[in-house]
Amino acid sequence: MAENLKYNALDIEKKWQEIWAKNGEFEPKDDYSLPKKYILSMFPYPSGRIHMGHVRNYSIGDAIARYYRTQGFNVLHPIGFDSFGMPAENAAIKNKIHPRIWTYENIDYMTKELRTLGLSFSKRRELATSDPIYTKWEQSFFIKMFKEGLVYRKSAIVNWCEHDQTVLANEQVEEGCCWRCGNEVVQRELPGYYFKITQYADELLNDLKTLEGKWPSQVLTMQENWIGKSFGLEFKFYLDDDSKKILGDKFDGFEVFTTRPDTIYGVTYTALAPEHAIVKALLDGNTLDEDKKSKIKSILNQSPRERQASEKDGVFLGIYVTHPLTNEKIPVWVANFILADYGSGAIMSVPAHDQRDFDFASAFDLPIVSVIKTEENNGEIMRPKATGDYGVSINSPLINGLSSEEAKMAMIEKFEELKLGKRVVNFKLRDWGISRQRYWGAPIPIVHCPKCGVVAEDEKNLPVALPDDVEITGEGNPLDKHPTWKHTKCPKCGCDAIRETDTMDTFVQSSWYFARYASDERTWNDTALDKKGVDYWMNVDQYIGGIEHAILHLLYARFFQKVLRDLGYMRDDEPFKNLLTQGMVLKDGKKMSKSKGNVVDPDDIINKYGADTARLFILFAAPPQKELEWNDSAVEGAYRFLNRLWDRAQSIKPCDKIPAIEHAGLNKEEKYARLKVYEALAKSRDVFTQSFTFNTLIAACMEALNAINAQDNDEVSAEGFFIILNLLEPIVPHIACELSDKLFGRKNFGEIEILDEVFVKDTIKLAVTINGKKRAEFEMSANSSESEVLKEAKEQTAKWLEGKEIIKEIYVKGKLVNLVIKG
Ligand code: ANZ
Ligand code: ZN
Repeated sequence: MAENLKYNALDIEKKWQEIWAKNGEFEPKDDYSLPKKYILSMFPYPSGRIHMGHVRNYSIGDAIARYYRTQGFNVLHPIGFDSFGMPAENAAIKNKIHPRIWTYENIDYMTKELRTLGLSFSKRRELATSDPIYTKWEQSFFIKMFKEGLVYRKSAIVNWCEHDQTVLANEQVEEGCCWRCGNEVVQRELPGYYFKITQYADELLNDLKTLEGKWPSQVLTMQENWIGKSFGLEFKFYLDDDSKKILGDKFDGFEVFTTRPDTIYGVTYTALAPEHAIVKALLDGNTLDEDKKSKIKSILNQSPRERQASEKDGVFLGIYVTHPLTNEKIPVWVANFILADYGSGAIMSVPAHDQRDFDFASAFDLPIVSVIKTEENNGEIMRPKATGDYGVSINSPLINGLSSEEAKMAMIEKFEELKLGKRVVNFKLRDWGISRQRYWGAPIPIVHCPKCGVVAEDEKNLPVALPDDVEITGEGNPLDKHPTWKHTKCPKCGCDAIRETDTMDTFVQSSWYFARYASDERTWNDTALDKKGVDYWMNVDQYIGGIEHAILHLLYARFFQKVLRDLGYMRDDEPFKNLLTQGMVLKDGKKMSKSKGNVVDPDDIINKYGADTARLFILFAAPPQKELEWNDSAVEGAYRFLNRLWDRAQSIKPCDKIPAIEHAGLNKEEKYARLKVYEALAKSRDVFTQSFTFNTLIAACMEALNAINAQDNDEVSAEGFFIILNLLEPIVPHIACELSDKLFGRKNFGEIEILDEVFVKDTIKLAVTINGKKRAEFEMSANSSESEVLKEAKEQTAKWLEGKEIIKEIYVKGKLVNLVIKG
């Protein structure tokens, strides 16, 4: 190679990006008999620019994809844009630019930025979810789901973001605030469309087990809790005669749900959600005084979050029910901690054993009766903490002495036998509300016909495309205000009808994009999903993305996978076989973000040092699952390492195969260099396929380079370089391709054998014990004779031997010297 050539990252990177693109090196192969790997990093929203979080996400995915290619796999590694959604409309309002133009300009710009990172994405499978063809197939899924009863329309209390002027799904409300803008969410009654995700609740829960060890356990737990399955008894409390008179014949009682039927003898009051129909009836009647009515109304005006944050509060409703087992008269209250949409919106209260019931009873001086004996409470009432523990039933005639589990089952059986109630399973999961009152989304393909009602659009009319000529003001839905767009014909009867003007939640698009990528792009116009391609490529072998999607996207995508499976499009039960959640990129201890003003622009780093330095730094600074603290001097360090690699390569002798080396004939430094090189190689499989601790592999390569530099055997150096360049290629592909092309004609390490001889140590470690006590440890050449070993052992333990007589010397070969002394 030419002497003294300086490392010029930008030229090399441009050159290799062109070569890769020209050769189509990253396109998936048509040969479906090859072993495959589908490596996917979550696709970006086209916000305008790439940020360091993207660089991290894509560097990780790219390293894995490139590794599998070197190992002979057919690799699918696609990219696209999640390009519908609010920010485009907000930009339209602010900058008077059409959402479509804003979106596609951003896509162009970000695609160029991504290209400068040297990511090995398939070009042919690029997509944007706002493309009309994507909308077409999504609407087709919607229609099929509608016909299967997996989509339905209802009017319900929904989460409404005043700032974004739209409805949000439960999953999109984070601690009472909008996931996108952070403003407090309010409740509103609105009609909308719902995906019946609850129909899959059990399967979504059970299949989490198949992901154990493959997804972060934290994500699995979050999903499990979100789905929130619980099993218990539902039964009816009947109103007593006086209360029935108050309520008229509309009500004779109400259902409650309990997971602890074993505590039923401890019930001292019952409580209803303020939204409960009985409460409504009493608010309309005249038995409650104005004070009570206004208190109930003020609770009704609070959001669930406000209620949760307040003290336990409520009022006695002046009515009673009869305890089903004791016939006691039990008062009925309304309470601010009862959720209207869980169970039946009413509970039996057991203050001795439920903390919320206890706090409420304490606030209003209601009786407390203990019905469980545990080691902790010895059967007494505990204050101020209720005991929800399992123990043994007391004060409970039918179940005294039974364990809580036995008592629970016994009570359920008893209630079923008496036809007073039944066993039920309840889920916290709610159906997914997908209606958004915004323009920049996929129109819901429904027509409202005065004769036929809610009718699905005919598939042959798809896509129901967005009109371009809209006025976007931020107030009201632009589709609703458009003068002509919504007027159409009913697909069933042909009469004048009105289009639905809501669009779909953007999370619908991200729920199936991975399957679309798996479809051969040559079929994209003709089918939603190409069965052959999808059956071959799905599911995703390795998915990489942020933990913020632990529930949202990752739950919706799992649901959609199952729906598409049931509609006959796909085979797998789960979309993502393995999941890696990457940590955040921080600067000065805080998340890098525009609002905090601590952003480092990836473009600046790439222009100054090159993409390889950016990638190397990102993968070296921390294991991918951990937070990564930005560090300018570590970026410099990464750059210096690449320079060292480059400079040393200039004196490597080119060759076309790994030189055969006689290991035994090498000197100590040469052997050590080979050891370090092969140690790095031996590590690589686990790093690229399991642990993803790229930092440890990079460190091993750095050590190996140092060891190569500490000897001067040309063959050892060439072999070392061949291996190191292959190991580094997935991480710093440009410099690795450039050097390995010059030196070896770009061969890859799929072909490299891990040689055992290199790991044979030529020293042994020996322990010395004196009268059975370990006193020293030392290393010696493996060829040393017994007398040499004993001599060294005595020197190492001289201070214990001084003035003592050795009566026995035992050498356990290769392991131990035992000296026995007198006195
Ligand atoms: C009596 C009882 C005694 C209860 C006890 C718990 C412990 P999970 O596990 O989350 O399903 N509950 C039922 N419906 C409710 C609603 N709409 N709003 C608020 N709380 C409600 O919780 C089920 C338990 O939460 C039920 O079991 C009920 O209180 C309460 F020692 O009944 B339990
Ligand atoms: Zn009609």
